[in-house]
Amino acid sequence: MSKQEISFSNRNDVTACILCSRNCGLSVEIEDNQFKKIKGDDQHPFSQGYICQKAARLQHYQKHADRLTAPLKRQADGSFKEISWAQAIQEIADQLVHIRDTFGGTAFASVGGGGQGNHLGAAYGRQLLYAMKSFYAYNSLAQEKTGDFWVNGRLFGSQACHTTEDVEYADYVLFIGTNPFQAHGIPNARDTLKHIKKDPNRTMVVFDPRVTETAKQADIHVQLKPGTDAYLMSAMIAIMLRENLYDQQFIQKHTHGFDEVKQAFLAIPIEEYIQKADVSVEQIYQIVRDFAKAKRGCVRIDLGIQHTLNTTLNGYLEKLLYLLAGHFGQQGTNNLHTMFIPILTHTDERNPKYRRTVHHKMFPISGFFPPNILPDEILKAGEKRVRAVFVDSCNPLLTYPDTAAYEQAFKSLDLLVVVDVAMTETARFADYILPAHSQFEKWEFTGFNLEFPKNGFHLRHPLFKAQGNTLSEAEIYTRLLEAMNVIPQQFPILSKIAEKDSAKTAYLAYFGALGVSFAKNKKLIPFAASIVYRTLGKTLPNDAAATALLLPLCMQYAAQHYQAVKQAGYQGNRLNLGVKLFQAILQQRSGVVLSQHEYADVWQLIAYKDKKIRLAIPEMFVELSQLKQQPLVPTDDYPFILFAGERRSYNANQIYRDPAWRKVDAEGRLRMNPEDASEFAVETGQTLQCISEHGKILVVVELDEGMRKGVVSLPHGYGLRYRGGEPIGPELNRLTSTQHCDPLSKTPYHKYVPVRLERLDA
Ligand SMILES: Nc1nc2c(c(=O)[nH]1)N[C@H]1C(S)=C(S)[C@@H](COP(=O)(O)OP(=O)(O)OC[C@H]3O[C@@H](n4cnc5c(=O)[nH]c(N)nc54)[C@H](O)[C@@H]3O)O[C@H]1N2
Ligand SMILES: Nc1nc2c(c(=O)[nH]1)N[C@H]1C(S)=C(S)[C@@H](COP(=O)(O)OP(=O)(O)OC[C@H]3O[C@@H](n4cnc5c(=O)[nH]c(N)nc54)[C@H](O)[C@@H]3O)O[C@H]1N2
Ligand code: SF4
Ligand SMILES: [Mo]
Repeated sequence: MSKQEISFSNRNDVTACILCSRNCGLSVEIEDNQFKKIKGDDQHPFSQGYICQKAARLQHYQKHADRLTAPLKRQADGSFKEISWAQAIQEIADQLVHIRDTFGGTAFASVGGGGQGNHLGAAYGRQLLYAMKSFYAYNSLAQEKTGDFWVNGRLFGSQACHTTEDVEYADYVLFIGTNPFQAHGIPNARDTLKHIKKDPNRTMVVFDPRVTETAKQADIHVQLKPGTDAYLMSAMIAIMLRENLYDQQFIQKHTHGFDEVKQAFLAIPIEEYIQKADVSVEQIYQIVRDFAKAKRGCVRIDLGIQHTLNTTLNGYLEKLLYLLAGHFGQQGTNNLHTMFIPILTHTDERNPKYRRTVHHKMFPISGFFPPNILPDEILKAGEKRVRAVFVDSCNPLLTYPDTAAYEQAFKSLDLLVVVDVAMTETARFADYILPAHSQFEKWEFTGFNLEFPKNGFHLRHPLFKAQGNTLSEAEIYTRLLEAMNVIPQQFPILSKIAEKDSAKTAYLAYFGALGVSFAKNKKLIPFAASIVYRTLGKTLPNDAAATALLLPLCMQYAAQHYQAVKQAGYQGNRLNLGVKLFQAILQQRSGVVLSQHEYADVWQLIAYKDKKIRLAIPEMFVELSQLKQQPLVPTDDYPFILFAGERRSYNANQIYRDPAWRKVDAEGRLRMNPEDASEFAVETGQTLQCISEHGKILVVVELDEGMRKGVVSLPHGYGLRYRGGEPIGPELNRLTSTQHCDPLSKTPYHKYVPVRLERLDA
């Protein structure tokens, strides 16, 4: 193993940005244990030097007044007192065991498990669910992406089949409900958009109710009415079918169910549906023809269709658009990608094995339960209710729908534990707060490795000495499991074998011995992460113990994608290729290419045995047929549609707490059309009340010609109470509701919140 030492002195180093799913490589200057300068890392195999303005401010994440430095326990008077780790772990373990043994697994839920940059801890946190005999994993992905995952399960055979889009190579791109200029989500977004814009042979179409920064770069902007995407996309599919624009060869060779799709969509009243979106019928016909005929077309979507009406149906329609056009499995089209870190699993609700929740009878999708139902599962599920919650890397009291409902639910718990780096709004409700090392003080990575045909991975090493009395999540959860007596304190035989074994023998002796231990005691299998951490992990240089679980993942990946891993340049055989990959991951500080596939390999990634896509999804046909009756128009009481959560240049989820990180938009203003504003006689900078059926907040207005009339927008990522003060910017989820959500996936309609605006003197 390499002896590349970790140093904490002044130096130049590399790491990655932790603010969005792109995780761009960073080249950093460190002085006096601080980020002095941050630029893009040219050596990063994917971002290649690219960054946006947000990354330069990362010192505001690393050090601020809300950083936690010691374990805290709530006192009778509501204040927090510092306690030792030993006391915190033992008391929490005792209470967890008591709750489990008295009320059973349904009494425990985990919330969170990794934001945009930290997924290593989740591998350890997940074990607590097994220890509690619970299956309730609530996660932020289940308030945005699970509708999409559910559709993937039906189309491709597994909810772990995840799609990607080759925007960089496409001739014709549809951006539907996404603003990559600000939100990114595609490789080197601003450069990619610029290249498409400059090239006369490539076309970019943006479907967005607002004239966004991305729309400004587009060849065509379709400024549709909010919440009407399902009408528009189903009309587009109907046009493709009626005009025989679909790819017959592709459909015949690679899919089942086309006839059912045809039958369902030929009934769509095309013009009526396009008019519902309030856009040009002629223009939509032209877009469909050009998209279908393009050599390389692809579709990129995000919250604009996932946080609005018909979420799951939208996910289906968007995928049908590219599948029917045959824009799949080639360069410049949509594709599937490999999964190195198994973030998603397949939990098909038709399989009775996946138990449902007590109150809502909700099923998991890709292993996750939706935040929209948790307050009811705590407050309304009677004896079988959720009584203990562990929150990690998540701030549900600000980010989950209906803050008031969450406050009430979390107050009623028998036990709330928060693992975070900062004193968050959620932490203030906790019984115990466990302080974690920051993402730049420990080994860390993200599982957002979403590329195809070349996929990559970036393991980050610690940059700074840990602050205060903090621990890594690997250590926190392993200590808890030990204190709960679900794993022994020591594994003398395994530890001894680990010390002697090495990469030279591909760790055969170690994994052989681990297999024997598991065969003898099957109950230990779910706790493999902590066992490997405590044994093999100890033998890794530079305190990299927490990364040991990557070794079996590398072995699995290399076995599954043997040719593609070799194609990426690793030398090895069936026995040791995974070990070589693991060594490269530990050594190459700017990240690695994991695998290099051929586009045609995409068919191997489909989970159905015959490698064919199932186009027909009966549940979606039902939703499609119900579209006609859907009420759309805002009511007189709430005449505006609020986008509750726009991505802007100075918001980044809840990762930055210190408001000083922002160069602009300190108040997180409400964007509105000037004509709408004139009705209230307000100008930019003036305050209004924004009122929903659920709550009321004050908002500062900003006039924006790019907003459609009747539509207003507030940014995501504000409302934090820095240093325990008043909320800074809008507390969005005081306005949202747990009920206002997609019927199937239960993901919220945050981009379709009916509101009323009032003058303060009204
Ligand atoms: N700067 C910044 N970047 C981020 C984040 C951040 O907090 N700040 N967060 C990250 C995360 S967690 C996510 S999930 C992504 C989200 O990334 P995006 O989804 O791209 O970002 P949003 O601004 O939430 O929404 C995209 C667009 O949807 C449009 N929209 C609203 N309603 C509708 C509709 O009915 N139909 C259509 N077609 N469009 C509609 C909005 O006008 C908006 O421009 O961003 C990531 N990147
Ligand atoms: N109304 C409305 N609500 C929304 C949205 C919206 O558009 N509108 N967007 C939604 C979306 S798409 C998302 S993804 C969610 C995001 O919301 P959340 O899932 O709550 O996630 P983050 O904002 O990423 O918050 C991450 C937390 O992790 C902590 N943290 C940072 N580093 C570490 C670490 O190393 N270890 C630990 N243990 N903790 C750490 C941070 O301090 C922070 O408290 O918000 C959702 N909520
Ligand atoms: S916020 Fe996203 S796009 Fe910007 S530098 Fe960080 S990872 Fe890259
Ligand atoms: Mo998100």
